[in-house]
Amino acid sequence: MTSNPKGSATSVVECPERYPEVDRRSGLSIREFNREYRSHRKPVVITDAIDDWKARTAWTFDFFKSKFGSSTALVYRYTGEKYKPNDALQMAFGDYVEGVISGDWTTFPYYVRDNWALLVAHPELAADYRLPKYFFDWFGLLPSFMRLRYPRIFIGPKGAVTPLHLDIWGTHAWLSQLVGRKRWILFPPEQRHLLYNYGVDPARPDLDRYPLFRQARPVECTIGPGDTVFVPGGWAHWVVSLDASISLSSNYMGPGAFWGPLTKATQELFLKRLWTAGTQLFRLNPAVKQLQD
Ligand SMILES: O=C(O)CCC(=O)C(=O)O
Ligand SMILES: [Fe+2]
Repeated sequence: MTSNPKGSATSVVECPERYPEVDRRSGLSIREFNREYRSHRKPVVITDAIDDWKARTAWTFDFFKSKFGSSTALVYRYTGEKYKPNDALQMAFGDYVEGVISGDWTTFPYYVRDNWALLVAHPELAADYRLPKYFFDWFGLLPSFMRLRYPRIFIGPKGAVTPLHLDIWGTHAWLSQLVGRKRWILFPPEQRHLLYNYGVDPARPDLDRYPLFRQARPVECTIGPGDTVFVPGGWAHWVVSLDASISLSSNYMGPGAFWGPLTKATQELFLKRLWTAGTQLFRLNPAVKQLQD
């Protein structure tokens, strides 16, 4: 059994182990956040960061169903392993939301995750949220071709799992919970060597195969509607939805997560794209074509 200040008791069986709780804070100034959390790379749950968001009350399952029911969404099917592009399929949004609220992870193992497409297709949604004051994103200072698209929506059924992973490029992340609760288990960067390249399942660790995991000392939090979790760069995490859930999340670059993300953004987005564009141009050049023929 688990209980949470913002939710009712429930009997979710995933991961029976209990770990020390992440701080829950309200009324936190930016200065306090930077001093007590960001500069120590320490996670925190901020309980009042999105009190002014319209999405707090407006974004319900009915809202998404009635507004986007007839469009399709990219949905990830859970196969027991990390999500891969090949696990994704298109589903009518109305059918998806219906599956989420009437089923659970065992009957409906599908997750709308990391979805920026909906926000791009419907820019009016941007009026319903704004960047919480703690998380100014230095990516915003880079040219747009060196940025990934954020924020991203997560909608999933009760029991939906995100396996243990590290976020992209060592970025920091925040995730605000709008509907339902999510339980997070987080591992500090120093415990990386105990996680076997993040192959362990913290809910059911195979200790014969992953004996060092016994020494892992994670922390945990359960977030409910209105809560925002800050995940510092380099912290591995595993997440389960305790209820059917809606969240909005973003990765970002800033102090404590700067050189890593900047180097990766340059390599992945700039140099790779330049290389691809260059080779395409080369292939299209008739003189080169003649040489190849
Ligand atoms: O909310 C979730 O299921 C996982 C979110 C997350 O860790 C991520 O997007 O990187
Ligand atoms: Fe993550």
